[in-house]
Amino acid sequence: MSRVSEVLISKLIVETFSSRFAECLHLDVAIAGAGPSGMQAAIDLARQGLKVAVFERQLHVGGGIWGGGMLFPRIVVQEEAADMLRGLGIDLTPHEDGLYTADPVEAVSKTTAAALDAGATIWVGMAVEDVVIRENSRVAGVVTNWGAVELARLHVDPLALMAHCVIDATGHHAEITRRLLAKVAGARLCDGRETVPGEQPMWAEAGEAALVPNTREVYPGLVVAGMAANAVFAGPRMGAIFGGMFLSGRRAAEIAAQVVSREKMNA
Ligand code: 48F
Repeated sequence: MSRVSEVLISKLIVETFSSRFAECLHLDVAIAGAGPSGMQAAIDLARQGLKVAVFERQLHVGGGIWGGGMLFPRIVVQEEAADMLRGLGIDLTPHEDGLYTADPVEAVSKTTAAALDAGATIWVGMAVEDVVIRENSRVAGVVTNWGAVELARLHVDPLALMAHCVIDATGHHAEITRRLLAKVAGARLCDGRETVPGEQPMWAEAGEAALVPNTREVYPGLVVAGMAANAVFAGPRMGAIFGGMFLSGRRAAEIAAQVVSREKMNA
């Protein structure tokens, strides 16, 4: 029989939070955003034994999956990503033209469970408000604050965590890449541009096809994934089809693993 004491409850929460957070002060990869692309990247990187943490502003993971299409709770996945989702135990219903449908609740839960089982740490209610920069030429970590502090517009200084690589998986606004360009004087993306054009109007097939090629290291130490990749490289939006997000997350993990090896060699 447990003895329930208020003091012990508080102590356990504060102490275990602090030690888990301290373990994240030096990461291999910090991922901003717990949508499908960020979570798939977390699964693949953690399965390789890399130290990975996901930072999600909202109190829940899953990003844009939950709402399906216009709140109809189904998502569509194409053949190219079907094996990845089946590998996570997500049930797919086949339809014509190589398309499948799936339940968003199952997709979010099983993706999240896989990331946790692989060893990734997931922080909810914690936003990435900025990056740590070195020599004005390399991203070296993330600057975090509580999502609630952001929402309340409180003037509270953040905390920083170091990472060999940061993945911007913040979705349609590509927040981390925009912040970097706004703050680092003279910063240019890998293709020489100084601005993020944002996503283009809907064209589902072209948008899905663009996601993996657009998943790139856009600045030393910063990789873009998912809808953030299409926002950075002016790819179209695509609505409630999600295969490309998982494929982009996988590609981001491949690139991030190379960045981590490079940075460890340079250290
Ligand atoms: O938007 P989101 O699901 O990104 P994604 O992985 O997938 C896009 C699809 O959901 C959908 C689509 C499918 O066709 O177009 O939109 O590219 O998830 C992004 C997550 O990042 C969080 C945000 O709350 C969401 O859960 N986020 C955004 N900015 C920050 C952040 C930030 N600065 N710090 C932490 N989390």
